[in-house]
Amino acid sequence: MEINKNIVNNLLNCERVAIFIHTNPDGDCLGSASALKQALVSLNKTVDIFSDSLIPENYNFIKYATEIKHDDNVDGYDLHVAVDCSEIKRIGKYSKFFNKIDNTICIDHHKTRVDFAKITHNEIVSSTALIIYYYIKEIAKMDKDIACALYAGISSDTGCFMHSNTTSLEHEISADLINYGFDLYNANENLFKYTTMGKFELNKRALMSAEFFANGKVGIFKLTQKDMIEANADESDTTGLVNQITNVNTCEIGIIIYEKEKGLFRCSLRSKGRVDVANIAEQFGGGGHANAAGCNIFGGLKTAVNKISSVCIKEINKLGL
Ligand SMILES: [Mn+2]
Repeated sequence: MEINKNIVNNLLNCERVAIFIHTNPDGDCLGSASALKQALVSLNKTVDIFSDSLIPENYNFIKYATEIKHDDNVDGYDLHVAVDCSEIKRIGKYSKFFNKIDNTICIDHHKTRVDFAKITHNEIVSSTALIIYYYIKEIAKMDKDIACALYAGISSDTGCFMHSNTTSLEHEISADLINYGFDLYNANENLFKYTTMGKFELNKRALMSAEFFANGKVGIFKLTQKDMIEANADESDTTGLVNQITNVNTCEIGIIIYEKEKGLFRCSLRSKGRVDVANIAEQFGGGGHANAAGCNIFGGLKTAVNKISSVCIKEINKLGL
């Protein structure tokens, strides 16, 4: 991977850095931000991480995860860095602060994106943490905490090395990281096995709501605000549910549609690899990766299901699947 010398120089020459992660944070943005913070702290920089969302507690094993700031006091930094963000609105309320200084960097791996920083490193690889790994090797000394954070990022975005974006490179880099001696078992337990009662209850409701189209090639989970309230769940509890319907042997596309607010349905799409779901999401103004994408649909639940299923069926037919 070719690293951007301007980014390296900025990271080395800054003094106070604010790192921004996306809303509904995942292992990749948290791992990327934490690793970058630790590397910069080792170079005697002052670094804060900002998030517009609360951090799910299963990520507490990642260094600094419990010290992430949520306030509006974004003053006095000489460098702003956004990680794992395809467009400025992904950082939520911090989008109004990000470009208040000139020195801004974005490091990201999304295919569909709108540049918003002065310098961007965008590379279509499995995770942002993988890109950050190369920068950290260049600017600082790898340690156990950085290694753990980067592992969290790489393993999260590859679905524990099971998604089609996994190559030998993710395994090689992870092997290097594991050699720094962080608690691998604990990391995997927290990343891939942890659940809450709210999520479990939401899961039950998602399974009951399942609907299939195109002879089982498209599967859709539907969750309303009522489901969220009854399950005592929040948006972060929908993470990963979609995989369960995508896993059905007949499915090419798995979707979870949940009512984010009245009349606004958030769709997360997953593909087994033959359909590019970023193309589908883009038709609704969303985007993402070929195998994992998202979009918003406005209206009622029935309308949302009809709209997205018909585009999926069209895609399935076009590919002759
Ligand atoms: Mn990512």
